Amino acid sequence: MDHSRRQLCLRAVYGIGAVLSGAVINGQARGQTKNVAKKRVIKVQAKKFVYTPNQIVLKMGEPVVLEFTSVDFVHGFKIPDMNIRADLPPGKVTLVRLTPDKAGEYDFLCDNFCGSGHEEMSGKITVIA
Ligand SMILES: [Cu+2]
Repeated sequence: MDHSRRQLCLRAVYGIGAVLSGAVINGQARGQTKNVAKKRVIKVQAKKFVYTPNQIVLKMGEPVVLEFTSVDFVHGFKIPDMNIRADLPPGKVTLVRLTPDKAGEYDFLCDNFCGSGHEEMSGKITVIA
C-alpha cells in the first residue's frame, strides 16, 4: 500500500518535471525564431463539396500561407481575381503563398470537376486594409 502510493507520488513529480521542461524548451524555441519573418499559416481542408473554412479574412500587405489538405479528390483551388490556382492532391499538403495587395472581396472556387456538388464548392477571401 505504502509502496504503491510512493510510486504514484514519484510519477506525479516526474510528470510535473516533464511539463516544466517542455515549457522551457518552448520558450527557447520561440526566442530563437523571433527574428525570422513569420508568415501566418491558415489551414484549409478541401472535401466534396466544401472548403473549410470557406470564409477567410486577410490583411492587405500581410504575407500568408494557405496550407491545403484534400480529403477525397484532386480538388482545384482558384482565386480568379488574384490569378492564383493550385491542384490539391489528397494525402499531400499543398502550400499557396500570397500577399494581398488590394482590399476587397475575392471569390475562390474548385476548378476541377469533382462531382454533383462541384458548382457549390467555393468560398470568399476578404482582404481588409
Ligand atoms: Cu472540387
